[in-house]
Parts: sequence; structure tokens; C-alpha cells
Amino acid sequence: MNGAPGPRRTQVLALAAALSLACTYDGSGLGAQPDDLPQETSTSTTTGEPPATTIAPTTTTTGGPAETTEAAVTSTGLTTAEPTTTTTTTAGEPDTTGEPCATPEALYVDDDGDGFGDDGQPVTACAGPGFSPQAGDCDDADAAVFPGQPETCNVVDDDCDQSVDEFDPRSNIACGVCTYILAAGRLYAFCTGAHNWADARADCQLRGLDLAIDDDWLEHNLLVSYLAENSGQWYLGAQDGDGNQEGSWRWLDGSEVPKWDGRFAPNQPDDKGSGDGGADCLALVSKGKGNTQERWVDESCGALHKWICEGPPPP
Ligand SMILES: [Ca+2]
Ligand SMILES: [Ca+2]
Ligand SMILES: [Ca+2]
Ligand SMILES: [Ca+2]
Repeated sequence: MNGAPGPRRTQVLALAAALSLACTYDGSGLGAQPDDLPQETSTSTTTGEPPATTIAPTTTTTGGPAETTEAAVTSTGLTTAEPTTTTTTTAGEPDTTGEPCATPEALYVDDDGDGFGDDGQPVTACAGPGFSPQAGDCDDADAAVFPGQPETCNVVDDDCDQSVDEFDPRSNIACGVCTYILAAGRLYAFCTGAHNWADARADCQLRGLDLAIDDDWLEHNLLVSYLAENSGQWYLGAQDGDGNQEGSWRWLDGSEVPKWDGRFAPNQPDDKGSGDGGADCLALVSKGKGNTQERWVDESCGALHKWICEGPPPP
């Protein structure tokens, strides 16, 4: 009998609960900042959320009629809603700007400030220095390297197109041992270095090209016209099978190399190379070299020669 609260004591408790509820509701719903606010709101204020955000969720939730149950929901809803909003915003502009913004965007880190971001570093952040909506910077530590930058002869892919020192009519018409020529709707590079066939091909590929395919007599004569007299053999993009299959000559695109239309020099191909057991790579001979001049010969693939690259012209 003594332990159980009397009816009067129960009433007092209920009244006290109702009063405290009313205070919570009024304080947040009206935006007033009396003594109640610091308790509930102080947490959200510290997180940097503007007052407007705090008001919105409270007003929505208090639409219901009931008191006691509703009150529990209200305070729960408030507490839950705040951190969620705050977390999203904070994640948006992490450690870089520190400034909150209304709408973080999908951007890329642009460390060198050249206007192009690093593909490998997408972020949700506020627009501003250090970020760019455009990806594509292949060197985000070099502000002179970005898409659209004129290509120059510097062993660097200046314009991020994955070709190094390729032809650029603005800034790169000759580079190293190679001179670029636009002719008959194709782009060629005539290279006067000394490479074996594989290295010659790799050099072309680095420039966004490949060893030239001498399709017909028209192209053949065009190529020959660019070779200096007595400049020797120039590798083309054709091989004879894989080592010992003499006779299966193919261009790099898989098409057959004709042995019947006179572009091979007399008695060629003869599979006679310089000591490595065959001659399985095709070369074009310049003017001035006996009966092989201006014709094809088969060469040992390890022999060092000049080379001709070919590819589509730049867009
Ligand atoms: Ca950049
Ligand atoms: Ca860059
Ligand atoms: Ca390039
Ligand atoms: Ca370059």
C-alpha cells in the first residue's frame, strides 16, 4: 500500500510530463530560442547546420494529434534527421575547402589547376579551386599537360590522347628522327633512325600510328617519292608468317601481300636475311640501289633500318 503511488500522485506526474512536452514542441516549432533550445538543438547547431534545416523536420512531424506517443516520435525524428543531413554535406566537401555549400557536385580533383581533373579521383564536392567537372588530365601534377594542349616533341603526351609526340599541325610536324607528311588523305611518318622491325613498329604505335601498309601502286609510288635517294631500306608493316612459313606474307591488317604485281624486287622474297635464319619482314628500298630500288625486299627482322609509319589524319 505504501509502495504504490496514489491516484493523486499519478495525476501530478502526468501533468508534469505534458508540460515538459509542450515546452519542447513550442521551442522548436516556432523557432524561438528560449532556454529549451540549447539542450536539443545545441548538438545540431554545433554541426554547422543552419537554423532553417532544423525547423523543417520538426514542423512536419508535429502534425499528429496525440501527445505522449507523438512527443517521443518528434524528438526521435529530430535527432535522426539532423546527423543524416549533416553527414552528407560534410562528406561533400571534406578537408579541402572546409566551406559548406548548398549543392555539392560530382567533380574530379584538379591538383595542378589546369581545368582538367584526375579520372582516378572523383569526388562529391563544392565547385571551386582544386576541383573540375571535367576529367581527362593524364598528369595532374603538370599544368602544361591536359586534353587539347598542343602536342610538342618532348617525349610527353601533352594532350592526353595516349599518343606521344604524335603529329600536330599546330606544333609538331617533325619529331626526332621522324617527319610527318599528310598525303592522299593519310598521315605518314618517315623515320630515319635505325630500328629492328619490332622496335620500328613500337615507335609508330607510340605516335598513334603503325608501320605503313603499301596498299597499291598509287600508294607505293607516293611512298617512294618521299624517300631520299640512296637512303636504303625502310620497314613496312608486313611479315612472312611466324619465322619459317615462307610465302605467307601478310600486312598488319591481315590482308595478303601480293607477290605477283611487280612491287617485289626481282627474285624477292628470297628468305635470305642477315644470319638469323630467314628474312621475314618487309622493307621498301629507296631510289639508287641497283635492281631492288623502289621495290620491296624481305629483310631479317633484326636488321636495323629506317621505317615508315601510317595512320588516319588527325580529326
Ligand atoms: Ca589537372
Ligand atoms: Ca595536367
Ligand atoms: Ca599526345
Ligand atoms: Ca609531346
